[in-house]
This record gives sequence, C-alpha cells and structure tokens, in this order.
Amino acid sequence: MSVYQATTSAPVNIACIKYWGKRDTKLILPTNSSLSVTLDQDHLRSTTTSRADPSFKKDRLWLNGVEEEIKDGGRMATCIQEMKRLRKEVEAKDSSLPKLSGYAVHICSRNNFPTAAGLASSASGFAALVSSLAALYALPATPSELSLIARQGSGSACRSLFGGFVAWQMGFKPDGSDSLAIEVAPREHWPDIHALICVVSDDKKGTSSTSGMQRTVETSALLQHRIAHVVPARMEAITAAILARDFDAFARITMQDSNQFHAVALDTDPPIFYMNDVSRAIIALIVEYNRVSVANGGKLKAAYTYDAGPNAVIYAPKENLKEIVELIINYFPQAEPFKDPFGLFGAAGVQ
Ligand code: 2P0
Repeated sequence: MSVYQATTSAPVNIACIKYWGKRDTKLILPTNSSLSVTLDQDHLRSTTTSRADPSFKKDRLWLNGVEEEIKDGGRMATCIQEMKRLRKEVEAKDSSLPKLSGYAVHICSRNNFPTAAGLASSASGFAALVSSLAALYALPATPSELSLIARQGSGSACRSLFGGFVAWQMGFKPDGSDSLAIEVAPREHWPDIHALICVVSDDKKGTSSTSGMQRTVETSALLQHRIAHVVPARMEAITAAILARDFDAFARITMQDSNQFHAVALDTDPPIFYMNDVSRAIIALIVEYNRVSVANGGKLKAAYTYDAGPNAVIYAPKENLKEIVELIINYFPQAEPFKDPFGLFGAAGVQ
C-alpha cells in the first residue's frame, strides 16, 4: 500500500516595509505592498507533515502536538481546499495519478521557537502548511503561485515562501490573482546583513494583528496618507538599496517604516500600543549608536524594527553584531544571548 506523505519547513520573516491593513478581509488583500527579510536560522522555523489517506474521515490539524479545529470557511480550510483544487487540476491532466484530491489530509505542524515569543508564527506556519501540501500533491507550482494560497492563511505568510529579500506586491485585481510574493534578491546577494532578535517580552500580545489592522483601516487618517503617499516610494527605494547593498539607505528606510507603522497603530481609535519602555530604550540605544558613528564621519551601523509586539529586531552588517550585542548586554544586564548570537541571525533575550 502506498503512503502519501510529505514534510517541509518554512522560516520566519521580518518586514522592513510593514503590511498593516486589508482592502479585502476574506481574500487577505493588503492596502499596501510590503517587503521583508526571511530569517535563515535553523531555530526559527515551522516544520509541517501532511498525509493523505483514503481511510481518513476528515481533514485534521495538530499544532505543536495539540489538535486544532479546522473551521468551515476559515483560513485553514481555505488553504487546504485551494491546494486540493490545484491537485485536482494536475490529476485531470494525468489520469494515471492517484486521486489524492479526494482524500482527507492529516497535518501536523511544529514551531521550533515559542509561539508566544512575538515572532510571526502564522507566517512560517501557513508557508510550511502550503509547501508541505504542494510536496504531498507533487504540484508544479512556483513559490509565487503558492504565495497566492499562503496569503489566504495569513498575509505575511506569502513572504515566507522565499528566502532572502522578498516583496509582497499588493496587486490591484479584485480576485487577488496579482497579490503575491516575489524574490527581490536571494540571501546570497547580501550575506553580510544579519538580524539580531531581542525578546523583550514573550507574553502574548494584547491586540491581534488581524483585528488591530482592521481597526486602523476603519479609523486612522494617517494610514490613508501612508498607503497613498509613503509606501510606494519606500518600496522602490528599499529595493534599490538592497540591490546596491546600501546598508545606510536600507537602515534609514527600515527604521522610518517601523516608526510609521507604530504611529499608525497609535493613530487608531482606540489607540494600539505594541512597544513598551524597553522597546523604546532599545530604539534610543540604536539611535545613539548610529549618531556617534555618523558624527565620526561613518555611516549607520544598525537598524531597529518592531512588529505587532515589543520585541526588537536589529538588522546590521556582520562586523557590527558583536559590538551591538555587547551594548545591549551592557544596558540591559539581564539579557542572555542564546544560541549563536554572533552567527547568522542570533538572538538575545532582553527581559
Ligand atoms: C508585517 N505584521 O508586515 C506586519 C508588520 C505585523 C506588523 O504581517 O491578518 O499576522 O493574518 O493577514 O500576517 C502581521 O499580520 O495578519 C503582520 P493576517 P498577519 O510583517
């Protein structure tokens, strides 16, 4: 008897130009394009196994060992259904293939980082889900084609189907067929840039991204300015900075966009606060670190960015990482660097 099973994994990504706002909440179509760096550390990934079998009665899902309900019409059900539809198209062209599209699937997914650590587990999770079903179904789809489906699980998930520097083009079509991820540059294009994750708090965040961003869409005038007059130029400028390996421009745009995303959250009614005092102290530290460098005739040495939570991600060229970790440990003595803080995408706990 044949066993139809596949296991794949997908990494976390951290946005430099932030996605915040949907123009279509069902299809998950954003109000602006976004751009991220995919973290390539082994310890920040979701790994998913999918299995199809004629004996399975219904689709089932386990997340970190706990079964989760797959709600009818929900995001998970949509992704599974879309992947079965693609498999059906392949089966229609080749009648010798087993009819896996008619079998229920069992899906088992694990994150090798704490789900509540404020890192985007939905991004790596839905990307791993879609890529494991694509492997199970032996689909000829490209990562951009698969990103159309991962996007319907969680917007930021579409960017985790690529490594390196990735843009999610907002698209303009009402059916979402042009709202997909593309590779801006592979990781090898700019291996010198590293990310340091400072876990300020591993509490679960107060306002979920999904509900927070809709409140912003409904109430923030600043968001309208951002999507019409700020993000399009920033997408072009940061793409050029990445292609030119211009860290100074990359850092400036990344910090500006993090600041504006949090300004837009604050401009929401009622306001949303994602950063805390420690987050702001880390910003002050990086601003001062850069100021001293520029005052001495140098360039920007690091860029901070914050998502929908208080944890800092610091992008920096490798040569500055050791100095930055030392600075953080000096100012936040409780910080405990874990794993390989001087290797690719190290992490430090700053409580
Ligand atoms: C981003 N974030 O671009 C931005 C920056 C958070 C701040 O994508 O509703 O979890 O599932 O599409 O993808 C978080 O939003 O929201 C997010 P849904 P998602 O990374």
